[in-house]
Amino acid sequence: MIRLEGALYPWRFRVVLALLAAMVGAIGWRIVDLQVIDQDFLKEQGDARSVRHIPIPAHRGLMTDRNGEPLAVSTPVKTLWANPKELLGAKARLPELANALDTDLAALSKRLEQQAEREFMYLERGLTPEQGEQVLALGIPGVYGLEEFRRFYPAGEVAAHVVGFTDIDDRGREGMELSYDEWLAGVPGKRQVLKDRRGRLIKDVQVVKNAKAGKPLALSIDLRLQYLAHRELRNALAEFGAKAGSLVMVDVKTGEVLAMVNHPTYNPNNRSNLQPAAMRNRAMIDVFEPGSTMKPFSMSAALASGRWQPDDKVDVHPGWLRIGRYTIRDVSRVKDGVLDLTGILIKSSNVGMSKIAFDIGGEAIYSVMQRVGLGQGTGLGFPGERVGKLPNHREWRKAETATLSYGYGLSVTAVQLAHAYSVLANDGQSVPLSLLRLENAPEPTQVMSKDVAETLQGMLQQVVEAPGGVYRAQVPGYHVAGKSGTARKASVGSKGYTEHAYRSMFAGFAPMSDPRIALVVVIDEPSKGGYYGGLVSAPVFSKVMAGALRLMNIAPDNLPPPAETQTVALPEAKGGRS
Ligand code: 59J
Repeated sequence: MIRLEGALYPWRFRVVLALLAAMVGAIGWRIVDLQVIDQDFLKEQGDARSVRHIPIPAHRGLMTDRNGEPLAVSTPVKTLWANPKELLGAKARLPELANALDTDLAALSKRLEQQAEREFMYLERGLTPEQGEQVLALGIPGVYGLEEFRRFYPAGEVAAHVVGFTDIDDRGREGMELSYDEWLAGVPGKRQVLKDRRGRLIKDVQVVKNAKAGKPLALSIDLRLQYLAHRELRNALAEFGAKAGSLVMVDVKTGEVLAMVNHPTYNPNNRSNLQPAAMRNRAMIDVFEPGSTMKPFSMSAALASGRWQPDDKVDVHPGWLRIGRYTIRDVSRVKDGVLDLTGILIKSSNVGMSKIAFDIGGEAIYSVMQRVGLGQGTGLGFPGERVGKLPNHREWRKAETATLSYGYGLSVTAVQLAHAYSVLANDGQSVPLSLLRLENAPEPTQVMSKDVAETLQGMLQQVVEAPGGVYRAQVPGYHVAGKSGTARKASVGSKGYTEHAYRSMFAGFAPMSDPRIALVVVIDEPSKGGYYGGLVSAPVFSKVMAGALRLMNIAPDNLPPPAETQTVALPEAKGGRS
């Protein structure tokens, strides 16, 4: 049958055979052509289409002050990058590019040559979108753009130490930008794209993962108070030729830090020639001997012991006291040589304080200082924060007891000092500090009896208001309380204290009818016009406290009685008693 059919259509069979052979031949030729003769074609086609993943930058959360004023803002920027291989192929256009980028042509060429084998090199990061588009519009081969975000800090040097900053890759490097990096950062997304060999985007295939924006962060600080504190501290530093300074303001009821400033400071928006000294958030990372600002805490231990009353008398004559090889001295002499406890605080008598300390023992004083948070972490979790040192001794010898009682031999940060004073102000209740705005005040812990705290409030009010007191700390319209301190700085390298380097301090709170704000001012090495805490730091306290009380709408508690002509007759209440 087959033979018969084959015999019937022999030409047909041959045609099919010939056709098949031709087709096989054509395919064979094509294979030889592509693989051997023109092998570059396939390579090119393969390279030309490749799937890539490019990151979608996540928007970093907005950082604000307690009232929503922006402190750190992420703005979209254009980053320009080059494909060196490609760009070097268009060398003639390099001068044009260098000019547009405002860079040195030689330097640009050198960088390109060094990276000649690479496919990616940054040209310029963080340009404004307009600047970026202008360069891209030149259409120079091998020059591409990339969307990124960059942090901008509207409050600049005023809030720099608290806010901190991010690096070029938008990661937190300092301050709250660092401590809350994860919260603020969000998670970058992923986009699948088809790019050609030159890295040019051919097709946006799909978004593999959406970018997750970072969360906003509201700090506890009030930018208005921060500005005020910044200005007053800066002015005082200039007036007294001081090296550095810190100021910390705390809401005593909630523990929120309302202001924290340091000098010197820096502009976080332009960190090109940054001095390390300017970057220090001294209020948290520098420790110092608090000197006489500790006397209220020693006094609190005396009152709590039940052995001392505010009007008990102490003989401070003749203004010094020898303990073995160590002499305790008073700077201000007292006329008849006798002071009550309030007088010891007003005159800031080291001798008087020491005599009380010998009676109650170092342990009692240590215990009060420890309970108000000295030598303890604040829990703020700020990068580089120091804890200081509150020494404990199994046996408290006289020298150690005296030294601690008037504020030496221990070290604290300005933030710890502000917290300690907030406990005095808050009737002995300790509230943990917070650099974040709080919705609800945390549960307080009673660490000092209410009675003792209130007695001390009255004594410290006398320190400011009594004749011979630190009148420069007074605030018109309000009753305030506080304590000055002037401490010789411990000398670096050798044992002992320097003769001509001082730290001037003032710590206090207001208003006395119901204390709301604690404020600490520390000024480092004033060099002209005086150096006493009561002279250098108290006026800063006064001005900043005055502004804060007003801005926070806290009612005055020390207004002069209204003049006759200003009184307005109130309408008589109906049915009321006359
Ligand atoms: C002082 C100290 C150093 C450390 C002394 C200040 C001691 C001490 C060893 C001499 C200036 C000065 C442990 S003074 O703060 O007493 O604030 O308005 O630095 O006493 O024993 O030429 N403060 N300051 N003492 N050391 N060691 C007074 C006082 C204080 C004032 C003024 C005048 C010192 C009233 C300080 C202020 O209360």
